[in-house]
This record gives sequence, structure tokens and C-alpha cells, in this order.
Amino acid sequence: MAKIEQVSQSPEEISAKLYRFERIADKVDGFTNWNQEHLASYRIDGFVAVEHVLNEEEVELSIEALNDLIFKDDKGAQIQFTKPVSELKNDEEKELAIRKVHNFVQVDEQLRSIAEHPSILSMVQDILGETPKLVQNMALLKPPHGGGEKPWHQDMAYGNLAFEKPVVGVWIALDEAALDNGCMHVIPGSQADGATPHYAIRDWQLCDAHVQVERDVAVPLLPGGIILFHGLLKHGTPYNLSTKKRRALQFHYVGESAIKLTPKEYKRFFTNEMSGAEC
Ligand SMILES: O=C(O)CCC(=O)C(=O)O
Repeated sequence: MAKIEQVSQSPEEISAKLYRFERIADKVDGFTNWNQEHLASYRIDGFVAVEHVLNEEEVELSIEALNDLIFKDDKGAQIQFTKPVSELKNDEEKELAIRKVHNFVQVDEQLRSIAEHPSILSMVQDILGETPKLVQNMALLKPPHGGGEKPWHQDMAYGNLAFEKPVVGVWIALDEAALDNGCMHVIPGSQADGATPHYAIRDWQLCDAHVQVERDVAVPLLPGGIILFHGLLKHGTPYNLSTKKRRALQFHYVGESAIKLTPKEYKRFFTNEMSGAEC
């Protein structure tokens, strides 16, 4: 089958075409209000948003810890830049060019304490039905004036999260995540579609033409608010076209008993290598 040529589009065009901003997710107010009903809606929708899980101090200390890794000493955590580091003249340019800081829980006690936050672990344990094991930790920075899009995808399509049992993602807003600075967008219930092939287009992502954009629900959050979501939920974040920062932490957990997919299973579920289906 002929491959459809990808025409390059501006951030504004991508935001207008691939995201909707009218439908806003309901939220639980705080961990103390988390109950069986929310667990039931997680099973149906594939996500639940909970505001006020981290308090102001936890958010501030986490931003400080992140800044220390970026500006003082990365202590062995990894930092992913969108430009060659040699081109970055000062701290401001450096921060604007950072997309991701990862693998910090081993080296930073404050950020580790968020990954092990009792309220978060308790909700994740309810969802998994067994003791959670942390399998990925990262901070995602979407700087002002064009911080990049994360196209629609399923987290379990990334090799390190390809387990044969569901992964739970926890995305935590450190700044207010709003409609104009790249908050999370989800397709409720899309985890039920199962594993879907991904393609290397603007990122490792779902085929844009296959995403049911009309079902998009946006999940704006206050600092300290979180989204718990199924590893097969289709989700993405548009460009940050505002003047505000949008920093977030993201952790992924599996149940203790989960085992990784074999390379052959991974190919069958998440790539077009065996089916040949084009995007
Ligand atoms: O925070 C973001 O911009 C994207 C987060 C996300 O969906 C991911 O990294 O899998």
C-alpha cells in the first residue's frame, strides 16, 4: 500500500486539527474523597483526575529538586535537550531547551518521596489490585512559546512499559496545566481498543488519521493535581503556545507480578511489522 506523505504543519494547525478544547474532565477533590465509584469509572474511562493530591510544600520542594538537577548537579539523572547543549548560552536558554529529565528517583530523595507518596501508592494499589512497582520516572517540561507537542499515543507502546499486564501512569502537575499551555488530553475508554500500532512520525505515536479527535476530553489541573491513567489509554498533549511554563512529573507502576512482553509480542501488538498496515 502506498505510504501517505506527511505534510508538515505548524503548531497552531496541529493544535486545531488534532485536539479539542471544549470537553473538560470531571475531577475528584483530594485523595480523601477517592472511593470505589472512582475506581469503577477508572475501569470504564481508563483514567481519573484527582486535584490536591500534593500540597503546596510538596509541589514547591519538587520544583526546587528539579531545578537543582537542571542547574546545579544532575547527580546522574538524565536530561533530554531539544537543541545541542553547546548552543545554550545561559540558564534561561537551557531550561527552554529541556523536554525531559528522567531516572532521578535513585539520586533525589525529594522526587523519590513523590514516587512513593502514600496517597498515590494507595490509589495505584487499588487500581492494580496488588503491590505497585515503580518502572519509570520522569519530569516533562513544556516551556512557554512553543514547548513541543506529545502526539497521541499509548504509554505501553514504549518498550520499557510493554508488560503483559496493565501499566498505571501517574501524571502530576507542578505548574497549573491549562488548556493553553499543554495540559493532558485523553480519549475516554480508548484503553478498551487494546494495543494499537504506533508509527515514527513526529514521535513514536498513533497514526493521526486514526485518532478519534472528536472524543477528546481535556484534563486541566492545578499544581499538585494528578491523573491516574491506564497504559493503553490514548492520550497526548498539545503545544504550549502560552507564556507560562508547564512542568509535570510522571511515574509508571506495574503490579509486582507483571512480566515484560517478548520482543515478538511487542512487534505484533504495537508495530505494523507483522500486519504491514500503513499510516
Ligand atoms: O507531559 C507531556 O507533555 C506528555 C506526557 C506523556 O503523555 C508521556 O510522556 O507519555
